[in-house]
Amino acid sequence: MFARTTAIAALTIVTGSAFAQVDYNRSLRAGDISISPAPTPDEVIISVKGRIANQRRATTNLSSVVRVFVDGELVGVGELTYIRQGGQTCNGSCPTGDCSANGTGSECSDFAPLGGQGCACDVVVTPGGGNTHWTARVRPGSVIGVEVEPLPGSMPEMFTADDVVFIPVEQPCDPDMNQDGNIDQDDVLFLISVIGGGDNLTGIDPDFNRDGNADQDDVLALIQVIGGGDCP
Ligand SMILES: [Ca+2]
Ligand SMILES: [Ca+2]
Ligand SMILES: [Ca+2]
Repeated sequence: MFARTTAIAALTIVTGSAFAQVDYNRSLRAGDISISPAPTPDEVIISVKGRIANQRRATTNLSSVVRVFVDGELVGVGELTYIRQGGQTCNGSCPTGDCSANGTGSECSDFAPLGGQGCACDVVVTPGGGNTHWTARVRPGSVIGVEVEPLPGSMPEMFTADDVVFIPVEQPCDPDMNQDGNIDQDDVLFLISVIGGGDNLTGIDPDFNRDGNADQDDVLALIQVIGGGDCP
């Protein structure tokens, strides 16, 4: 009798749990953050899109504040407005269903890994009003961070692990292969020598175009950069 009572008590604790099931989600993806060179030196233009997936049929306010950081320093704040009815199915099986009717870039969000069930088509949201993109100064190796947070008065976020992304700014290439301070044909000869098996006295990475191979394509890419072209 005692054992049975204990079992019922334990069951009550489990079923009476206060944890709400996740049925909507704000998220960010690195692929939705675009970083392009600004006309001013050492600066980039950062554009941000967020994603909302919502299973609630009632009108739900999932508006968000978006913050952009460079190396931990706040460089911009924007607002993603989303007040809509949810309940979008994925028109097929989860999570591979067709979400194209929901707008460009919409995908089927599986709620199981978030602590929910089923899935919903996400909606890609761009900042409205005020700022739609930000210009920021970066250094080689800088890290751009973006986070979303519920706008005051909107629904709280239940699954927050996907609410922040970090994107490293790519290191520009260094065409000074022989590290003598000049960028000229000697660097081409040096790279040809290293690729041919010669001593790599400066320890450069001979895969100049970063395609995984060290070959004549790297020499061609280097010649282009020395001639004033962009880094590969
Ligand atoms: Ca989230
Ligand atoms: Ca050189
Ligand atoms: Ca290469």
